Amino acid sequence: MLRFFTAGESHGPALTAIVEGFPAGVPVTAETINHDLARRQKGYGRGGRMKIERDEVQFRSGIRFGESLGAPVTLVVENRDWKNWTGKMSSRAEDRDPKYVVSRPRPGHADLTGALKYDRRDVRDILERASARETTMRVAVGSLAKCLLRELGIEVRAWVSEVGGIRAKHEGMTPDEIFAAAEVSEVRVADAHAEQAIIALVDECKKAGDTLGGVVEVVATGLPPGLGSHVHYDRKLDGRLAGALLSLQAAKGVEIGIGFEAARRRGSQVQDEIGYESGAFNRRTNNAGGTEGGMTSGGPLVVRVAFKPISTLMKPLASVDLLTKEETRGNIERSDVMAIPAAAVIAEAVVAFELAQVALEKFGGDSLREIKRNRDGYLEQVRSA
Ligand code: EPS
Repeated sequence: MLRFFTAGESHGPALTAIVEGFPAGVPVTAETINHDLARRQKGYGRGGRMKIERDEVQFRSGIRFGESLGAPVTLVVENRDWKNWTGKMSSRAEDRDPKYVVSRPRPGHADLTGALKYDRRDVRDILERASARETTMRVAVGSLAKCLLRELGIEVRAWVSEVGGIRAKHEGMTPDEIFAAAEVSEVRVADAHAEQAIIALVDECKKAGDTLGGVVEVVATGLPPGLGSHVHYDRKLDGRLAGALLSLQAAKGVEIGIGFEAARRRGSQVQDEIGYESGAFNRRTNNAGGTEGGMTSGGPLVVRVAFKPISTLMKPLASVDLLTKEETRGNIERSDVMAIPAAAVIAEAVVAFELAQVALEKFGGDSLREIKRNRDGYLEQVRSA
């Protein structure tokens, strides 16, 4: 079973992930993972923190001579900003200083509920872990998963489709074209007109002390039919993707294929008709977004994720002081106006991990060679169906 967990505070010394169940013999380099970490750091609308960090992965276990060993893989990314936070983030009781206590919870953040649930009097005890800095490790882990998927001919790519109500027009473009254009866009959209409008909106919101959300789109290609399950509710791919994606900070909605639009149409306008060409079944459309019955259908997987605006506002909303119970305004922390370009890279990583999981469940094996043999046998069986 492929699984991982992450540890680390936003302004602590480092972030760590341990990935277990990753097979042996998969080519893995730090450069590959660092490339994705750098993609996550980019994007118009980020705050001062991204000028401090230059995220780079260190392998502490499980990788040798550029290949995975099948042993747990430990990934570490140091927080460069830590050196500026040693006092505020010290592990020693004697360093506690009342003037550093954060007691004004931000509306929409984990601050208040986390403080009540964990019985903390300092909101920093909550916000350090709730911070989207944690997504650094989701990207590192997803990038590792992509190393395996790449060997199986599966590509996962993402871009921004909407920010603050401004939609990118990608109609008529192939996933390759959208991806190539989005990768060189400051806001990760493949539509120059929308890009300019989004940048102007970010500038306007920054001036107003406000923040923005948006929608990202993830597309995976090269998938065989039958990853996931129609039998077990907890192994249905749609459910797992939605669960994993909604676990991201600020994520509020997930759509697969035409998603909510399907609910507004008649069945004849929704279901993808089946065809048969060159010895293989296909679908004439892809309204389902590449899943049927909780399994990959063999077509491209199309998933969209909606993120609400960042909850740290430079013009804060009404709040109540945790300690005095007096009316106040939410705490002002250094933050971003929007992080949707980064959210695309993060959602891509999350989808990659879930796909690696279902691929391993289907094809099993301790080594890449064994997995490929199992995959080839299965594809042969599907072809001769
Ligand atoms: C974040 C607040 C900002 C962001 C941070 C997420 O950090 P800081 O409080 O240090 O200015 O830059 O994002 C990252 C550090 C990152 O790597 O994405 C928050 O409160 O969630």
